[in-house]
Amino acid sequence: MARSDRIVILTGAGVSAESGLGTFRDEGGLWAKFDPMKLATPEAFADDPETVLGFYNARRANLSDAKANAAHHALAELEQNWMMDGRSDFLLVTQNIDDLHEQAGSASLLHMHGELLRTRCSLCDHLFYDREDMAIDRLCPACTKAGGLRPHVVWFGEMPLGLDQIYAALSRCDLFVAIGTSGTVYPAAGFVSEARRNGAHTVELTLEPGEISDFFSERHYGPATEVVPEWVQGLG
Ligand code: BV8
Repeated sequence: MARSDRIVILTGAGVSAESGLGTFRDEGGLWAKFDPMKLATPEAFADDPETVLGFYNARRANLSDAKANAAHHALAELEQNWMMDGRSDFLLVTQNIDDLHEQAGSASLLHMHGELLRTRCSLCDHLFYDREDMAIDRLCPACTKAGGLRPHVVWFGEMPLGLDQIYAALSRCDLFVAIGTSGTVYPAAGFVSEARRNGAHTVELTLEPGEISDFFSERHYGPATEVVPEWVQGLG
């Protein structure tokens, strides 16, 4: 295969599974325990903000001792080498709301479903890094009003972030790699067909085949901490 020059990588919950953060649809996953339509939608937040904030506060607290794993580090190293080799485009799109890619040193990173460690005020749109518990009576540090604070996370039915940048990168890339995602959530699950349509080589690195596996020309299965570093090593 010719040397790739423009890469888009999409990660999902599977890349953080071995850092102890639950996935969504695996055995015992988050959506196996909680109903996403009761916790991860704007309607759920409007109906019962305390329960929704409690759910995200618990996940935020759980993040504090999570560490980036070998897969996150391999992707950060790939990015550094990619730019050093004079290749032109590198974009890492994550569906994850954890900060493990940042911990590993990834820089060209886009959180299309938002970030658990940022809080947004729905009254004044102030966005800030926050490790504290959110509560309906907590005052926004900017507009000093209560009742507007929510996690800066994209819920079902809400517009994912950075789509223009993502689709522009997909239209140009010659290599698309999906890592640790079940391919159930759109529009992320449709990125592989977009990349294929533009002639990119497509690679899936995940634990086991998922809903979109047939779209990939190259597939390697196994735990991300093994499969991702191996694949990065083997990249010409
Ligand atoms: C949108 C943040 C319009 C929250 C998430 C009805 C009503 C409303 C919308 C819809 C509807 N029907 C369909 C839709 C569209 C909807 C959707 O796709 N629903 C699905 C359920 C059918 N999408 C949306 O609503 C999106 N917005 O459509 O707006 C629009 C559309 C296009 C253009 C413009 C506007 C917004 C979706 C975002 C929702 N927010 N997260 C939170 O985290 O609490 S989504 C949620 O699922 C997760 O955050 C995650 O990001 C996402 C995908 O899950 P995965 O990452 O793939 O995780 P999963 O557990 O599923 O899979 C883990 C994988 O890892 C598995 O394959 C497993 O085998 C593998 N694995 C496990 N262990 C390992 C491993 N791999 C490697 N190593 C291991 N050790």
